[in-house]
Amino acid sequence: MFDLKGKKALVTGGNSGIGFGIAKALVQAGVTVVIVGKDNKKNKNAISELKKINGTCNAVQFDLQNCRKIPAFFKSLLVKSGTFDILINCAGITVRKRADLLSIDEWEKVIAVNLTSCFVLTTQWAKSLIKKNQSGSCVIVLSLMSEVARPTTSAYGASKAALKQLVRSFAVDWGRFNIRVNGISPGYIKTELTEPLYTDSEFSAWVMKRTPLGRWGTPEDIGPLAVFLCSDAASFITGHTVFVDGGFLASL
Ligand code: GCO
Repeated sequence: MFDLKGKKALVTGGNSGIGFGIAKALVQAGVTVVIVGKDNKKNKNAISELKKINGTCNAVQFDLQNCRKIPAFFKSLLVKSGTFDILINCAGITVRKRADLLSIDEWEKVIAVNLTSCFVLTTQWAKSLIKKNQSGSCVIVLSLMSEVARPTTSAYGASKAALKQLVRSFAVDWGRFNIRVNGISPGYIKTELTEPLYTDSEFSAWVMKRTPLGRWGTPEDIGPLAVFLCSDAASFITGHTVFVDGGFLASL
C-alpha cells in the first residue's frame, strides 16, 4: 500500500529544505521526481543528490512568482515528462516585518509565490489528469502559521491559512476524479527559511521549550508523511491537513 514505484512527481521548492526532504523521500520510495526551483545552482546540487538514488530525476528552473507564465511552463513540462501522478507544492517565501511596515510589493510577492502560484499550478496539474482520466495525489505544504500568528508573519500566515482552505476546496472539487489533495503543516523545522531563527539562541531556546518533543524538526521528519499521503495507504484521505510540529500546537 505504501509502494510508489513507477510514479512521477513534480516538487516545487524541491531544491532545498522541506521540499528537498520530501523529494528525497519520494525518490527513496521509487518515484521519479522533477524538482522546480528558481535557483539553478541549488537545482543542480539537489539533483546530483537525487540521481545517486534514481538516475531519472530531473530539475527545471522556473520562478513561481511569474504566476501568469505557469500554464505555458507546465504545458511544456507535460510535453517533455508526461503527466505527473503526484504534485508537491512546497515553494514558499516569507518577509518578516510588522504588518504596518510591510510594503504592498512585499505583500504581493509573498502571496504570489506561496498562494497564487500554488493555485495556478495545481489547477493546471488537475486539468492534465482529468483530461486523461488519471487519478493523482497532491500535497500542499502549509505551516503552524496557518493556525496561529507570531509577530512579523502577516503575509506568510495569511498565505498559509488560505492554502489550508484551498486544500479543502481542491479536495471537494476533484474527489469525483479520484484526485486527492491534503496538507502538511510543519512546525519549526531547520531550513534556509528559518536559519535566522535557529541561529538566534534566545529564539531557538523558546522553540525548544514551546515544542513538547523539545527539538527543532528536520526536513527528514516531513518526507515520510508525504510518501504516506501520496500512497494507496491514504486512498480515503483527502481535504485534510496533518501537523508535523513536535506537539507545538497541542501545547499552551
Ligand atoms: C517564523 C517561521 C515560521 C516557520 C514555520 C512554522 O517566522 O515564525 O518562519 O513561519 O517557518 O512556518 O510552521
